Amino acid sequence: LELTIGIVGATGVVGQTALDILTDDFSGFKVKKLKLYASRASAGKTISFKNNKVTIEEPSLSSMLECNALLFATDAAISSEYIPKLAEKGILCIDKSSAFRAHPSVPLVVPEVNGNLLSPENLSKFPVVASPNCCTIPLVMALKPLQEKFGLKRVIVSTYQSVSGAGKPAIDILTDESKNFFVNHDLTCGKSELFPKSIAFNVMPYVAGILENGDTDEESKIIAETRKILASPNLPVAATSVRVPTFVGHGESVTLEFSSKVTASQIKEELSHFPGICVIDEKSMLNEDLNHFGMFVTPREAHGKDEVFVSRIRKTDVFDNGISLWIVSDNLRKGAALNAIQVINTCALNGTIQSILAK
Ligand code: 11C
Repeated sequence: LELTIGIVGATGVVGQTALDILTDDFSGFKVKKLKLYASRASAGKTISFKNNKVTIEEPSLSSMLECNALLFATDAAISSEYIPKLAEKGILCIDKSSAFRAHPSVPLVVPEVNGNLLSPENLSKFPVVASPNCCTIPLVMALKPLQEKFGLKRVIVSTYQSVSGAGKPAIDILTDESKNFFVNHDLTCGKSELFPKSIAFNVMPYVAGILENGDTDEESKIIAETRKILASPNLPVAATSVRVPTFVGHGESVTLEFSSKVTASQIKEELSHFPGICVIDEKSMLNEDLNHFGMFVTPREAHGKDEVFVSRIRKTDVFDNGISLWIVSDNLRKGAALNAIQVINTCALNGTIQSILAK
């Protein structure tokens, strides 16, 4: 299937990652034409894609209508402005923003977990798919097979989120603050809109704004999205989101309670068979020759990789059937761009795009 694909937010970190991923071949579709959209400041510039130069355009409905599928990697305001109009014309939109995630008739999809929702029946009326938050995606990848096998009763998660989750300006802030420390021995800068305190050589229990109930926006997204994707509206989930001074790769420390008895090796076994998960869990560095990661995987090692890595799987006695583990993945790839492109690929493989286009 040959498709004209549009990327809205092409110059941002997720848009750039999407471009990189699209240079690889996918089993369900080929990029016949690429259309790139970004703000006025970038419009008119060109980006190379597979030996062609693509000119960046400012978003406009008339141009977007030439696409078969669009990936929105911008903020919720842009998605809310364009997606309903495009969907009405039968154009598949994959939204990386949070604009449609809670919408009852918009599927929130991680293809390995609930790709069955990407059906012509679900998408022919309103062909919009929301891609979850970059912490939710790896979390539900690990939870899904365990929920099915052992019954999930409770989830407690603390995140260790890299600055790239907040975009290129946040990468620049961490770089500048770090330089300022090494060059001027000054750690007083910081306090931007993105980071209320200095992020270099620091950790911050704050990702996005604080809500009335005391959770941050990020924490409330992780909770609500996990429940929606796992189809468990009452699942008890506690989340603490923490920004750490890493550039790419979000880590998550997770403690789970199950309905049935479990051992760490059963968890390891279930996870290692789930598509997209890679279990790296050795007790000692002496086993380093078994894999190039050694005992566990860190955000820097996950950078540029497609897998969700799970390490440090162990029993905990805080619950009767309790397990703790560590998850890490590239927040720009599986946490964002790759997941969205996998949605398009699934819709091509199962005939959903063909059926939408035929209308
Ligand atoms: C961060 N996770 O690391 C956020 C960014 O809901 O898609 C992504 C916000 C979202 O800053």
